[in-house]
Amino acid sequence: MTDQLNLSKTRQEIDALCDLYNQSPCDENARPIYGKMSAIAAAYRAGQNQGTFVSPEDRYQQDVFAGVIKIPEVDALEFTAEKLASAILFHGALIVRGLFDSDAVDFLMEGVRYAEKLELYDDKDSYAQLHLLKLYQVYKSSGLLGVMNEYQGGQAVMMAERARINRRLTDPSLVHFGLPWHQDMPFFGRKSFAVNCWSALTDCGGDNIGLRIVPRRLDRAIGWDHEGPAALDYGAVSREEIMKTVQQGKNVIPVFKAGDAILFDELTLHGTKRPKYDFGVRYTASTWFFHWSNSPERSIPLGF
Ligand SMILES: O=C(O)CCC(=O)C(=O)O
Ligand SMILES: [Fe+2]
Repeated sequence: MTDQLNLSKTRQEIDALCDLYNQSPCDENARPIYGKMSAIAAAYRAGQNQGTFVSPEDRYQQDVFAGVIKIPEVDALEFTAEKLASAILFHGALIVRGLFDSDAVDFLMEGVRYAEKLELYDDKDSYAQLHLLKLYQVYKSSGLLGVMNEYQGGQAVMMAERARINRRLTDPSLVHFGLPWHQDMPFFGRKSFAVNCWSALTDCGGDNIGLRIVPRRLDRAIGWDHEGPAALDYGAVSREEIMKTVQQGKNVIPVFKAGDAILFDELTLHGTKRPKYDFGVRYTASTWFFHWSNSPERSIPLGF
C-alpha cells in the first residue's frame, strides 16, 4: 500500500496555490496545482477512500419535473443534485439560470481577453486547459462541485482534456458550422453518467449562435455499435439514425444569458445552432465531470 494522501490538506493547498496563480497566472504557477489535482484522482484510484459506484439511475427514481415538456429550469439558488438527476434522467438536461454571477463571468472573460491579447488560443478557438484553474474556482464558489460529487455519489473528477472555454465566430464561408448533432458517449467509450456543465459567458441562443438539444432521455449511443472510444471527428456515427431521433425529439434552442448553464450527460443529443444571420460571437465554457472510477481510459482526471 502506498502512502495515503492527506486529502483535506491537499485541497487546502490547491486553494492556496490558486490564490498565487490568480496573482500571476503563468504555467509555472499552474503546474503544481495540476499535480495536486492529479494526485487526488490517483489516490481514489489507488483505493483510498474507495466506495463503489452506484449509478444515479439507481439512486434517483423520482421525477420532480414530471409534466415538464421541454428542458426543466431552476435558479442557481435552487440547484440541487436531486433536481439535476430528475432533469437529466427523465428530460435529458437541466438549465440553471444565473449559475455564475457577473463577477464570476468577468473573472473568466478577463482570462479570455488576456489570452486573446497574447494570441494564446489555438486554431480551433478552443482555450483547452488554459483557463482550467479559473474554471475550477468558479465551479467551486458557485456550488457546482458539491452538486457534482453528490450526483455522482462519490468524488467527482474533471476530464482535463474536456475542460475549456470556447470561442465560436460565425463564418459565412463555412458549410459546416460548429459541431453537428452528436452524443458524447462514443468519445468516452461507454456509458458513464458523465455530466457536462456547458455555460454561456456571453448571451447566446436567439439571434446569436446557440446550442440545440433534444429534451429527451436516450438510453444508448445512436448508431454507435463499435468497441471502445471514437475519434473526436464527429463523423463516425450514422447521420440518418441521428436525424430520425432529432426529428422525433422536437429539439429546442434555449436562450441563455451570460452566467446561465445547461447540464446534460453523454447520451443527450446536442449540437451547435447556426444563427439565422451570419454574424455574432459566442463564448462558452464546458467541462465534463465523471465519478472518479468512470473517467475514460487515456484521459487525465483531475480531482478536487
Ligand atoms: O458548444 C457547442 O456548440 C457544442 C458543445 C458540445 O458538444 C459539448 O460541450 O459537448
Ligand atoms: Fe458534445
